[in-house]
Amino acid sequence: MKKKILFLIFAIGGALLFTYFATQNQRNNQQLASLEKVVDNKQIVYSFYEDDDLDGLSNAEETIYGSKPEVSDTDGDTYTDGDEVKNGYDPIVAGSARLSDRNTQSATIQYFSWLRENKNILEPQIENFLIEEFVSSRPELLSLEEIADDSISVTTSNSKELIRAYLAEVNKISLPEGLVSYREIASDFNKESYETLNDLLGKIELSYLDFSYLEVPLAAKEIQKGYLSIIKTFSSIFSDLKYNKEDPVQIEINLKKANKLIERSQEIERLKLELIQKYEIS
Ligand SMILES: [Ca+2]
Ligand SMILES: [Ca+2]
Repeated sequence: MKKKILFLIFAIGGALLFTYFATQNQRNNQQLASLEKVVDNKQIVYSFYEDDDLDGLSNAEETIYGSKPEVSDTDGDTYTDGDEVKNGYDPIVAGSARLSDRNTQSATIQYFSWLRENKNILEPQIENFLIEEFVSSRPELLSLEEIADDSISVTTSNSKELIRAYLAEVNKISLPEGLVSYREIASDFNKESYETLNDLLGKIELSYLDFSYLEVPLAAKEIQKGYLSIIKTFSSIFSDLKYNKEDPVQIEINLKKANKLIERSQEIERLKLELIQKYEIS
């Protein structure tokens, strides 16, 4: 094995990841005025400043909660959508069901509830500095995907040959290159975006499989876990793009998560170099 191969920067390293998320600082502190969504093949703009049915929820908020912007009492239980949300009730389930009872709450709904409960902001706006504060109160929102120890089979051998072979194989696996940036797809998500996204997710899945088939020496266990975690997180960040209209806060959170992903990939590069030095692989 030639030395050159082992020292090549791995294609899932920070540099490539950065190209996907590079534009993230350009739109900091931008306030979102509206959400756009395709309904029956028509592009509809839902404003955070307009409330067509005068129920106290802006048209954009109705999109986020799933209530109807043109019906003031979506679930017909005599309480308006706005009153329900302001008191923590679910506007699309009649009776006393609470928003917190929903099995899955979008990040945006959690953020709006947080604004209401902790900031006393009843007319929620999506602002970066507020999202920043929200996320720092819930660091788990930025967690990368975990890879369970027992999901990785390792050989007990730490022979130099095996480690060298493992690292050489790792260097051959890459994430797809040259696709549009995350922010670009997020800001203009349309029918073609679905294709681009599915194509990307399919390729990421292949990279994951490539990793799963490797013979992993015990000494490289953390490296293997790290790479799998990166690929899985990368995939979940892009999967969330499908819901970007209903869950715009998740997109902002994902961009923050991408920074952690880049840091993690740099850590793995360090672990790899340590392994190369420790076992004197050349
Ligand atoms: Ca409304
Ligand atoms: Ca109601």
